[in-house]
Amino acid sequence: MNNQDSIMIEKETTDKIEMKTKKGLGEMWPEPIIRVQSLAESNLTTVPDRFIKPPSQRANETIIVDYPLEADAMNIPVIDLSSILSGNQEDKKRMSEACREFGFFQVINHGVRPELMDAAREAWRRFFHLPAEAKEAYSNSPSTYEGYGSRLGVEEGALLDWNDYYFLNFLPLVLKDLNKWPSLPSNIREVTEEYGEELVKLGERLMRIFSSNLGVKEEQLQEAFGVEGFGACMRVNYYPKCPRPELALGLSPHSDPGGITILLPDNHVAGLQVRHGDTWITVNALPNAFVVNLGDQMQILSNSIYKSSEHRVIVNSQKERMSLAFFYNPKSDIPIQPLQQLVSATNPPLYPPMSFDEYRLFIRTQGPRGKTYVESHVSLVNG
Ligand SMILES: O=C(O)CCC(=O)C(=O)O
Repeated sequence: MNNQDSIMIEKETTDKIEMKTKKGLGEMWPEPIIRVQSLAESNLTTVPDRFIKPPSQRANETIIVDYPLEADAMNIPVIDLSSILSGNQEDKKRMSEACREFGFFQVINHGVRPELMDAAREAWRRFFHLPAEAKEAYSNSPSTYEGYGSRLGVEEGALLDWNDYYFLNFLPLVLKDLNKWPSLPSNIREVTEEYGEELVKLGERLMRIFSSNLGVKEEQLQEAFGVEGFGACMRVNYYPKCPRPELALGLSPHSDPGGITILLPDNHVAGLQVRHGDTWITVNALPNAFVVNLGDQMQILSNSIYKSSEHRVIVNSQKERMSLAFFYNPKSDIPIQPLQQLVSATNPPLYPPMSFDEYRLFIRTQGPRGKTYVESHVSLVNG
């Protein structure tokens, strides 16, 4: 077996896609990597064709830059975690509704120290401002995505997003390799390690409440994820200033393939938008809040009671933006399927079992594509 991807895509008459990924991803990107930051710093007046989205995918609204946004603008729900943990049933219910309706909320009073959040942001901001050679030393490949990268997906000629990123693993411990984390700035490994430990604890707390809100025992979702061997990883997204923000996107519409995403948004610059029906809500991030969203694995485990929502990132010409997306994921090689307590003869399972390793190859191969992956996964059973 060679290392090439072997992907068969069948377009059915219903326009549903069945994909069978037979082998892992290779060591090489299909074409030379373009660092978005170096483009942005080369004083271009427009963006290269590869970054120009078709008109139907562009964000048409005025690009908003700084927080706070207009007070009356629509926002995702804000949930107070400490209030839930001290027994407030009303807030717990609001979290449940947020998971069912939006698949997104902001969490405040979550227990992670604001100083640690700021230190993590600052360390990574300094990393992205290191000279190119210091970053290139950690250049990533599609086989694991770990390291410094600039694209999701391996399709030759695909349209690209206006961001660079850094991807690293925390859990399972066998995948945590500090040599694959940057060594500069000098505190980045220490800060990132502590940040990861705190976010794993936050993920565990959220998992218990999400379970309880589904009417199953508190440990149920964690057991489905694997009590040991579950995953935690992070992608730090860096969106440079963009000379033609109306033509490009920082990150194309997608739902996250994994379990829970706990996002530390930029503390000054807006950009994350969540699809709600026919509108895109620009997240008005509160100081020291995390933005939490449910990934496809949660939609699958809850048999579609919880929603993984489509989201995207818009860019602007005035300020760079950065976010730290922490992913709390199932153990990668166990079958994930709707919890048996949530299915019955009248409410059959909507999704067949599939391991997260297999599932995430969709996005790792084809890049962000709205909710195509989870929707085509349903269709394999019901279509
Ligand atoms: O940058 C953001 O605000 C969102 C990032 C995101 O959606 C992701 O990393 O999957």
